[in-house]
Amino acid sequence: MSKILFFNPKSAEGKSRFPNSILSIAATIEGKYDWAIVDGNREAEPLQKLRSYMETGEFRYIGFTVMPGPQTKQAIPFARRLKEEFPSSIMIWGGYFPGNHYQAVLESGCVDFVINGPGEHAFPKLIDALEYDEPYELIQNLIYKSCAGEIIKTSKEDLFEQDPLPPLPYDRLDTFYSASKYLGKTFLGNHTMSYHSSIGCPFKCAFCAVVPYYEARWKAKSAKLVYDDVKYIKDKWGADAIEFTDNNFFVSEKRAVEFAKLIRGENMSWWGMARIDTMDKYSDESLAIIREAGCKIIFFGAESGNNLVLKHLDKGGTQTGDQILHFAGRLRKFGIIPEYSFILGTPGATQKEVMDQIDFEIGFIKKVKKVNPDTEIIIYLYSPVATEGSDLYNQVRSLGFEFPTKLEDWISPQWEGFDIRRNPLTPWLRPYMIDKIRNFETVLNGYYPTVSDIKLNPVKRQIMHLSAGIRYNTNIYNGPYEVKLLQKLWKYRQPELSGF
Ligand code: B12
Ligand code: SF4
Repeated sequence: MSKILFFNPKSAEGKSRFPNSILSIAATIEGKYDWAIVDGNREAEPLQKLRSYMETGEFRYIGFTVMPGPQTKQAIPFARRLKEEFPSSIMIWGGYFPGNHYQAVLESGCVDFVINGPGEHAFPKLIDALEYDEPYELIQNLIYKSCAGEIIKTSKEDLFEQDPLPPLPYDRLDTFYSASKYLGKTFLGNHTMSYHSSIGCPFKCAFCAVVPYYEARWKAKSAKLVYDDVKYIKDKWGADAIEFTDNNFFVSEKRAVEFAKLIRGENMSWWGMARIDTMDKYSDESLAIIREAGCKIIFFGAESGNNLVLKHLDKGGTQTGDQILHFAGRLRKFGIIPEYSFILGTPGATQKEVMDQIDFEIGFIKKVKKVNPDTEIIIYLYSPVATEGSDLYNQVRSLGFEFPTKLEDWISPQWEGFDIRRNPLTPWLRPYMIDKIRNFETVLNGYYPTVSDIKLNPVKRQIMHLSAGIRYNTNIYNGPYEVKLLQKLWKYRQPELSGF
């Protein structure tokens, strides 16, 4: 029986996390097909390693997971090389990048199949079909090119229950790469594990890549199963903190509180992502239990303080500017740090409108800081991450925006900047506007250095705070070279660049 080779392209500098996307797929073929994994975060020469597996002649299938941005840098050239050197191999890609940009991926000629959405059912079925030479056309969540060169997208499968899925093969991973080295040092703890406890999100924000992928659906593992998994990793490899990578960990108050009660005695710190309007409905009692159980900081997409912009972004739910401010104050009482992300540079009819909105958001962010100075602020530039063919994509196209059509173009410096939301390439956003946002961000990060930078000691923090004080308090943000110099000198960490 042919073997399967998985590749997790390098996704972060320094710190590597459990390759959860690959593990959840490998779990579904464990015991049936033999597999190996190459992790770009753990290899000096990952292409060489992939090649060495392929040269054994035992591997017919190659599975890559690809997020936009840094992972494309290895994924695209490596897929090209492997396909050239091993033309009879079958290359299968999954993850947000191929799901949302399948045309460029399949037209490249080096990828045979895209798994469009959760792969736990589609992948083992596809391998069985290919292995036994059976039809695969009816397998859901697939995108491929027909013999006639037409791109075929099969129907999307309903989200499946998460508890019955097979457990992630952590012990097997440990035979390739020591599992304890996936537990990195963060502001949460010395051995932080990452865990994905639910998939999708019930909301439909217009700018979010999760929406076309999961179509506003959400399914979660039960609190008990999450706790058991965490406990296993804690007991076996010494995890002392958890980063929940779910899009929306706190959808269900009942589940969050149940989990908090279970983890309470384990002395672990944790972090997760949530919506402000959802969590503002939590009772005081629930918030207190969650904090007591070790939840130190929660990431929220605040997006904008302007209700009209929230509406344009289709933020959904009941979130308003007033609620964003009020909730920052509410969390302060419980000692939970809110991490608010904002989207600046949204479209406007005139340059003045775009600029006025930027100034409004800057003023709003300062109000949030007044209500709760501990609030962490992440500033993103509005990047239309719309799927090819969606309404938003058509709308931004009409304003002059185009995605690359060739796979290799995605790794050009300009699209790399787009992917990490630093350079949105949107025609309405002028360089002077980007400068204003960046300069404000520099001053803000100087005045309020992030808690997630564990290298920054209290003295350095104080020096940075003082260096940015006059600018912050007088609203003069141009050319903050002195603050930049300190940030460069002390290698200041920006969560907006590293994902989180
Ligand atoms: C963890 C994470 C990271 C980690 C690295 C993850 C890794 N792969 O090593 C870090 C923190 C490094 C990171 C960085 C970034 N990330 Co990130 N990340 C995530 C996050 C939170 C979880 C991913 C995950 O582990 N999911 C768990 C697994 C089980 O789910 P999954 O990946 O979807 O996999 C399923 C399917 O997609 C499919 N599948 C996936 N891969 C494969 C492979 C095969 C072979 C098959 C068959 C199937 C398959 O099957 C899986 C099981 O169902 C997601 C959001 C989310 N909640 O999913 C964002 C997300 C993927 N990241 C995103 C982005 C944009 C980034 C950045 C590029 C930018 C930024 N500023 O955040 C940065 C890069 C910064 C930098 N300079 O390095 C976006 C992508 C948006 C888009 N346009 O598509 C997401 C969706 C967040 C968001 N809501 O905007 N990220
Ligand atoms: S609530 Fe968050 S994860 Fe859900 S659709 Fe909106 S931005 Fe995406």
